[in-house]
Amino acid sequence: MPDIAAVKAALAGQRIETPSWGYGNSGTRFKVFTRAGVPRDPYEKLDDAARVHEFTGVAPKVSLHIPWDKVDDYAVLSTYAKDRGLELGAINSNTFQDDAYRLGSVCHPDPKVRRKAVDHLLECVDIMDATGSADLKLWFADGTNYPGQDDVVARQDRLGEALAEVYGRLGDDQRLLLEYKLFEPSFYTTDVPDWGTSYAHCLKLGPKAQVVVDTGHHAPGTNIEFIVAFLLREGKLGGFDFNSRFYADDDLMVGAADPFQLFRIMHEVAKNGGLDRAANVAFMLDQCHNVEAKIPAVIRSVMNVQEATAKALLVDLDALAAAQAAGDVLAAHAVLMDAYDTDVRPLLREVREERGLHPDPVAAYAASGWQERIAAERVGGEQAGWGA
Ligand code: PSV
Ligand code: MN
Ligand code: MN
Repeated sequence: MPDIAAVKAALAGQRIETPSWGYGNSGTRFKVFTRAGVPRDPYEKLDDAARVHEFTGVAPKVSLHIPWDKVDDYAVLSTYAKDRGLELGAINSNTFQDDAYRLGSVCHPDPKVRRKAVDHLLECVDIMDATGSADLKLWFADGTNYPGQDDVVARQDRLGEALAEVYGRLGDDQRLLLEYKLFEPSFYTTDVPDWGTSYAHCLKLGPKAQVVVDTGHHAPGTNIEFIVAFLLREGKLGGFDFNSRFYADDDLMVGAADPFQLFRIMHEVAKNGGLDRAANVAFMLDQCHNVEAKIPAVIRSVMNVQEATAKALLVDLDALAAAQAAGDVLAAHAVLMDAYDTDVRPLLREVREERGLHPDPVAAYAASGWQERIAAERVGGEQAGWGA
């Protein structure tokens, strides 16, 4: 049976990174609903992220998105974060919102557009130097809409060339994390559509390049936990962008659509050493809160990851291995289901209380008065971001 003290220590030591864009207004192409009190600049996003960390105790890192989080002095932003018990996490590039990128960015047929895109990525590494961020997270909207629109192989060559230049600029302690996504905004080909494409590029680049698994970026029915296990085994799992999807890239709260899938993913992570500091797997959220209150939604998401992790840590690995070795299919399956069916909320409440935290982070946030305060104080502007 798992050692409960070790399980608690692992839960207390887990770190979940929240995205700056999750705190701002967002929506779909139909409507962006605005909400009172949302941050007006990156500093206010950090203030909100600090509340999530204050009440959960496991969310000290915040991912930034450039240029959405552009500031004059990133060292000042980094100090602002530190003063609030936070750290700046992954720097996310943006090569999808300029008119120049109509036919792609780093894969664009015109070398001038490719130069512009690569220069932006290099600027992101400069920002990492200033913030102390270790990870450059790349997602490319590049692709084509029609058969014949562009040369698929030439686009891969251009991608490889751009990635190699950016990789060459990384410092010793910096990584390039390459995301893949099945489709959207391109509907015929996408230049990094799946984990295999990302993996092949990362392998060619070297040890500082790893794959990011965004849980919303697969075809329905894809066995994501298999991908996770495979990448971990190869030392190429750089991190997660957690979110839930019912249909496409829905960016809903992680664990909302399919908590069992999240458990299966975390089981592979926990079993294969992915929770160890040395594995350096970044557990990031990549979500937008279109219709729900933002800070409590981020808190809820952090808790959902904690619950899936707790269940994964409760899997009796010795019993599982014995059942597998005996070829006892039903017993092996039962070991997993026993862990999944455990109500881990009391355990997590204990973990929080032992660390001096309120056992219920959502209730603690609601009682803190922060929401009322920002609704009253933050008037006269909104930070741009998704859908804005
Ligand atoms: C677009 O699909 C996306 O959701 C990617 O997952 C990125 O990680 C995120 O936007 C931020 O650029
Ligand atoms: Mn993502
Ligand atoms: Mn996405």
